[in-house]
Amino acid sequence: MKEMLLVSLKEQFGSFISGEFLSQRLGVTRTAVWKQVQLLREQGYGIEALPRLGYRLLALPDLLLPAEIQAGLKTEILGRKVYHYHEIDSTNRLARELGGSGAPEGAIVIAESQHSGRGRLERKWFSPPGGIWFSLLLRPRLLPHQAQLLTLAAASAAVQATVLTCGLSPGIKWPNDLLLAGRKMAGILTEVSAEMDMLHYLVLGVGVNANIPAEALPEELKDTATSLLAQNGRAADRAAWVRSFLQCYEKQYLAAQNHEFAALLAEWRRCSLTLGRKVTVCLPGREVDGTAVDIDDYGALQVRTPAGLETFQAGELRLREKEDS
Ligand code: BT5
Repeated sequence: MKEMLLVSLKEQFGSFISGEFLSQRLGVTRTAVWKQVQLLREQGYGIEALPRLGYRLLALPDLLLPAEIQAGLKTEILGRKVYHYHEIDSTNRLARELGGSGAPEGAIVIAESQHSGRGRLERKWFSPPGGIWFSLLLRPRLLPHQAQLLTLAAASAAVQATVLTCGLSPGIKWPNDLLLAGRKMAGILTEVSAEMDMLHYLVLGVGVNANIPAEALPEELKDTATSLLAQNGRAADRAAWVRSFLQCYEKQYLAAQNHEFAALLAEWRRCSLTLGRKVTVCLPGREVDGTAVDIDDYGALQVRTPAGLETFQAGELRLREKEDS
């Protein structure tokens, strides 16, 4: 009923709708309408109420509320259940807990800020208000070694969402960093619960520096990170970005469930900044220089080195300057 009320108010954004009309349309009393309006106001919706005129919506909260993400969301599975938090330790931590306790596939945990956001290998992820920090719970019918493909697909869905909602075209640094102007604007952390030959669930954590001003980046990230706001000079519509990501990703996810990986790999290659570049692969205790030539059918990176072609399942990549040959 709250959702329906919001839809009605949004349809007439800025204009009054009478309490009588709303109560008839929603099939509830005028007092019930009033109570729901109060709840929406508590969530941050700017709703004016005047005795003879009724209600009018004047401002939407700049929050990633379930109703904002789900308004017009064209997906079957992803984002049908949204858990929203103003602040959380890490959305991945909670999504894993939900994964273990039977929450439905496609559920997302989203937060305005994280105080213990995590990157890969327990690295810290800076997650202040203004960004997009969420984790998607999936229960893929795939083998554990195919999980990397779902991460690659997420990176290209994130590129598409950025193109469609911000008009910016990031490139992907293998495996899943999104770069704009050579700086990182988004990262992805995939965590799985699996046995040798079975995936129980997979949590895909996506972090996007959306509306974070350049000057708000901490000193240690000033030279390596950027945000959509810093690149575009205007704020991104964060809910639209999330919707667009879920829509793009669902298509790729459903294809992967049917073991169709060719389109997903092609899309990743199309968005890649890595292939054809001179790279250094940093592994524990060793660094390998070479040219990134392709990814294999499982998303591993193939690098031509002086010793021959080497394939890397994981690792940290440094893109070398083009003139550094
Ligand atoms: C990643 O790790 O890039 C994965 C980041 C995933 C974050 C999401 S947010 C929602 C969900 N919940 C979580 O707790 N995590 C996920 P990695 O490739 O290891 O990169 C980490 C490194 O990037 C750090 O060591 C920093 O150098 C740098 N970094 C940290 N915060 C950053 C930021 N906001 N923007 C750009 N770079 C950042």
